[in-house]
Amino acid sequence: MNGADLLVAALENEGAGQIFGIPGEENLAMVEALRRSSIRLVITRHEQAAAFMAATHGRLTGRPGVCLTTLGPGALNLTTGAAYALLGAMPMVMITGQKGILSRKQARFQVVDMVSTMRPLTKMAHQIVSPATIPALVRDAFRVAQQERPGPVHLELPEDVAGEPAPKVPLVTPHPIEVPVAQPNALDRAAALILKAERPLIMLGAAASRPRLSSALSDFVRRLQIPFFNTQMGKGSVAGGSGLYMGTAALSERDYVHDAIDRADLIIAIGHDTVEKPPFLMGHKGPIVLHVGYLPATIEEVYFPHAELIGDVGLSLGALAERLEGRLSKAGALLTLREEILAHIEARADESRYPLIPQRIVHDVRKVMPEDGIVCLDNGMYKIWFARNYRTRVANTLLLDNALATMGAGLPSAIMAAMLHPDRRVLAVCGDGGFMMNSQELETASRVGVNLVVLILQDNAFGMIRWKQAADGFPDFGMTFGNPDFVAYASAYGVKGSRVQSADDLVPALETAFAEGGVHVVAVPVDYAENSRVLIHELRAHLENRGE
Ligand SMILES: Cc1ncc(C[n+]2csc(CCOP(=O)(O)OP(=O)(O)O)c2C)c(N)n1
Ligand SMILES: [Mg+2]
Repeated sequence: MNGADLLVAALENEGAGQIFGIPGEENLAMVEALRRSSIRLVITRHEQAAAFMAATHGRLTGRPGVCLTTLGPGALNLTTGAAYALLGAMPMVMITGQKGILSRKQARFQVVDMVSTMRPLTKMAHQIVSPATIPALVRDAFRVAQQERPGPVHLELPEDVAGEPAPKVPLVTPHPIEVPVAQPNALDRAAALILKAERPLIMLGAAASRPRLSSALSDFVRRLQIPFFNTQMGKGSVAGGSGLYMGTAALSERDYVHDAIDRADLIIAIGHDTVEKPPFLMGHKGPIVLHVGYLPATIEEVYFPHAELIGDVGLSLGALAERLEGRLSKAGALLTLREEILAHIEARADESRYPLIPQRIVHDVRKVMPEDGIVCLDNGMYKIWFARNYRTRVANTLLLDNALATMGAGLPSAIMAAMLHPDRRVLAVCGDGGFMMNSQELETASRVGVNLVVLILQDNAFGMIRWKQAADGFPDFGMTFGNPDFVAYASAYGVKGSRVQSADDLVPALETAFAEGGVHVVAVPVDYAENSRVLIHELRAHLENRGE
């Protein structure tokens, strides 16, 4: 047994079922160890995609995804994925190769100090200097990646350490760990604040989407009957049908959901992570904010809670509900605003203009996706429309990145979701800009054999930036490009492609693609004139009507 064998045994010991990546010659001992292991090596066509996939594995399961690359150039391609996992709080273990460290037969060829490069992008970055340290290091890496706040870790395995005979060192057995519950006095203080509130509102943030939390959150909301809204990354964390959903804060202010936020006198912010674009701008005259989280709040100009409830979120909320259930006569005070807010959001959902408007696209996607279907967004203008308009009833069924907000993650994250949930419909939604950043992964998708539909919104532009450019009064410049024929492009990968030719064509195109199985690309032309009409002019007029 050599260092690589021991590393692979340690990964098996952690329950790692697959590794995503692209090996180099420095990893060949590792590849050989993997060949003889129970772990599946899933080759991607760019290391960035491997990191996005491993991070999404962590996001959807709570258990770190693992990715593997060579040294220097391959390892550097992981950096965007590392930042995606760090900002997005997704557990991930990255393993990279390195030249031998005991001798330098190739001088400095391809050598980059990856441990230093990864340090600010990870929770922990280490070079493995001897096989004997591997069992403890790997256990530590998985613990650190997984524990709150989750994120990426990096281990570098030099070629000579990988090939060195390993001593008989036992692996470290993982065990379950419970997070402490909030202290009784903190619970009493929080309960007193909520009892005093005249117009309480719950906000569900990114950490509310942790896979282990969904039933506890739904119970809390159901028992207290306080209406809630969510941040973009908190979508779906309360099971559907509660009748208490007030909307999603996709903008930081002035949207319809802010009618409720602005009137609240208490916001119970559950799992809010300030990596997200602010869901509202906290001011010194605004509502009392109670932060409920696994960890204390991070203080920002726009987020400085007045009270905190720190500890296991599910158990703490259970203890809070025990103190409050049946005692909150004003719990539903803000519910009177609900119907009007939701009606505004649903406007124009069935408009038949062609190219299609974003509201219609969101509406039609919702129509073909079952409740547990998973939509994975890339980054572009449509993210705001999906966050705002797409109703989710199951946690982690709209995967979006409102943290690093990187283009290029949509397709890889959808491939991962489809691998984890072969029984569910999975749809990637990408702009024509973002799709082309990792479109080579169509080959990965078709090789691993997932069922996946990729919807490309075509405006031949970096629409989001073009919109901001116009909104800020700049001339239209530098944001347009040409595209391949997406149907022909799909067929070059051996996957099916279709183009939506009329507004009424989108639903049947998606239905056909899902019914046929395999990988499908559906291109739909989008008309982004609604961006300014709704998100600027309509909202401005609404605010004036409110008299503010
Ligand atoms: C990797 C990366 N590069 C640049 C940006 C800045 N950016 C955000 S949205 C956007 C345009 C996206 O264009 P597209 O994918 O076509 O979506 P659209 O907005 O047109 O729907 C750009 C350039 C980013 N977020 N990530
Ligand atoms: Mg575009």
